[in-house]
Amino acid sequence: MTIPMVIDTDTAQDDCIALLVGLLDPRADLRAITMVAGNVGFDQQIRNAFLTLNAAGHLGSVPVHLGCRRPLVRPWESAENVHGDGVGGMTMDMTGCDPDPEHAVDALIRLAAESPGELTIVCIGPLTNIATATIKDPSFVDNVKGLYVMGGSNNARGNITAAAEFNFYVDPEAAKAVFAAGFDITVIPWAPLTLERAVFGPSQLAEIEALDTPLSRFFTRVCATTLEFDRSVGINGTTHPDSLTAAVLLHPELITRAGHYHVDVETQGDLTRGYAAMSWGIHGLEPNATVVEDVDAEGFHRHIKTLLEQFRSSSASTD
Ligand SMILES: [Ca+2]
Repeated sequence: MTIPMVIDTDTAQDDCIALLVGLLDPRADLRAITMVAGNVGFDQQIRNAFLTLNAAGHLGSVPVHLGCRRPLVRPWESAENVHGDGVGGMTMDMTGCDPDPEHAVDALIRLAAESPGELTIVCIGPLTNIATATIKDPSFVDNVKGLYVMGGSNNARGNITAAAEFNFYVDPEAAKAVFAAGFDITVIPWAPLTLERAVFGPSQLAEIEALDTPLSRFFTRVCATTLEFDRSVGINGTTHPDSLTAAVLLHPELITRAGHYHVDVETQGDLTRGYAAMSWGIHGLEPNATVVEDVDAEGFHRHIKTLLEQFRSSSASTD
């Protein structure tokens, strides 16, 4: 049985790897890619998505819908200092790489309504499109099976500020609205989970490089700029919160511990904009999300490696 899903993405670095998970994992039924303002310039994100579709051999098979080009109420802020252009300077001829004319918010609403209770949205950028869909269509929340949200930190450090993780920081009003909307939400936080369990260190990166397939070369190139940044801030490897989010949807056995939390997002604080307050059940607040606390890190790395191994034989025969 495959899992009907959409990936809502600000495509750069690990978003690309998450798209590979959605495109290549046999359990995935990826029905659309929807784009939201986040990591890098919006038009660059579109190019990055098409570059990834091309690398996966899926150009034309999954529609790319363009969504909100800025957060709900604030100016857009980028993470270009972390990701560069998000694909290590890769380019390709974009002739024929046309986004679907339907707006991402409309596509999300339509796809959810076409199969009520079946569609899961993997949210790996700011939550602007999702919040907007809830405003535009009151039945959207009920039509969606669930959201897998990469964002926030579980009582731990942020990345763009001491307090906040990037996706929630960029559009905190959207994040707050989404957690209040009544979705079935699973959260994959930045810290401690990503920092402890979804960093590929030197030996794991060497294993991927040694595969020497077109997709392993794509992975290495796409992750190079972020690796350099990560090392400069004391993280010894590449970070993979977005691909982990897609992977745990398709392979729930990778989740080894999770808890029920009440999650809310700070929109007022000067120092804490975008902070995710994850209350673990002793503060009298009703749980509104499942927060992943630990995963099978080796199993996750193996999963990504298996995907990147694909096309080995076809590349050998065409090289
Ligand atoms: Ca992302």
